Amino acid sequence: MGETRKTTLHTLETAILGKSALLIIDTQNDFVEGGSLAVQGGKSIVPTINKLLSLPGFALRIATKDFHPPDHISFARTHGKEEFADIEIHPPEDLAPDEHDRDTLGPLKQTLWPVHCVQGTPGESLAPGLNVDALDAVVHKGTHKGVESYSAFIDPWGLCPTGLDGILKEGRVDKKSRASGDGSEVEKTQADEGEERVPVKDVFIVGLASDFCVKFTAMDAVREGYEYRTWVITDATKAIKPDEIDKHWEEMKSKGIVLVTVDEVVQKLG
Ligand code: VGL
Ligand code: ZN
Repeated sequence: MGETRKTTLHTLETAILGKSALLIIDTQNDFVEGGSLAVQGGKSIVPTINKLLSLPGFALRIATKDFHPPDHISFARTHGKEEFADIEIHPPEDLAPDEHDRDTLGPLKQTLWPVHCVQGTPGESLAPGLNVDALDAVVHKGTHKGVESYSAFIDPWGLCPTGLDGILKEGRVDKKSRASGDGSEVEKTQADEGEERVPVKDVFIVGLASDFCVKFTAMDAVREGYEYRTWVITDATKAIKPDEIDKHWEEMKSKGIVLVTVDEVVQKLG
């Protein structure tokens, strides 16, 4: 509120002039009906996302996966505590060996979740029916056992960038640079070798969940250093707590994120 912003509000007219990416956040088995952290209505957005995936207006189509080790810090089981309780977590010593650095980075509040999206389990697979053939890359997040990352760009301590920003800045997926060296990796690439290298300016975000990973990804996308023109396609997302989603939409809008509908995007980028 009242904060001055460098960016002017973007419109779909500016998006068609730039290079746009579609980011499909965490649309995985564990986040849809039948999964361990199921978001109500999760399955219903899959056909909608497929429709968006088929639009010619996107230069890059990237899915993200929440991709946790079995003893991840965000799991209630890891701490022997109640699910949905809040605890404080500290940066892990292997990534922040200096005690002073760990103090500076400080503790974070962490909600404890049911075990979900464990690497190599059916729960971390992309949801059935999602058109994976249309994807240029799959980016992994939350891969280090001591670090939570709701954002598909980086964790709040800045210890584990996922490689997503590099792909967007590069404007294409480079088959030779698959890993970013910190446990995060790009799973699969299908970019056309002959494609022109123009950085992505606009990111359109869909998927699960709108109050967590979609929101944190969008909030990072507009931040200094990233500064993408950022869109959330609201009817291609679902919330863990739908009755509280309006306050999250307002917070996103206050940072310059523009909320649009599938129909608006189909009309302009179709
Ligand atoms: C998510 C809670 C825990 C999400 C991931 O994808 O929104 N939420 N891990
Ligand atoms: Zn998670």
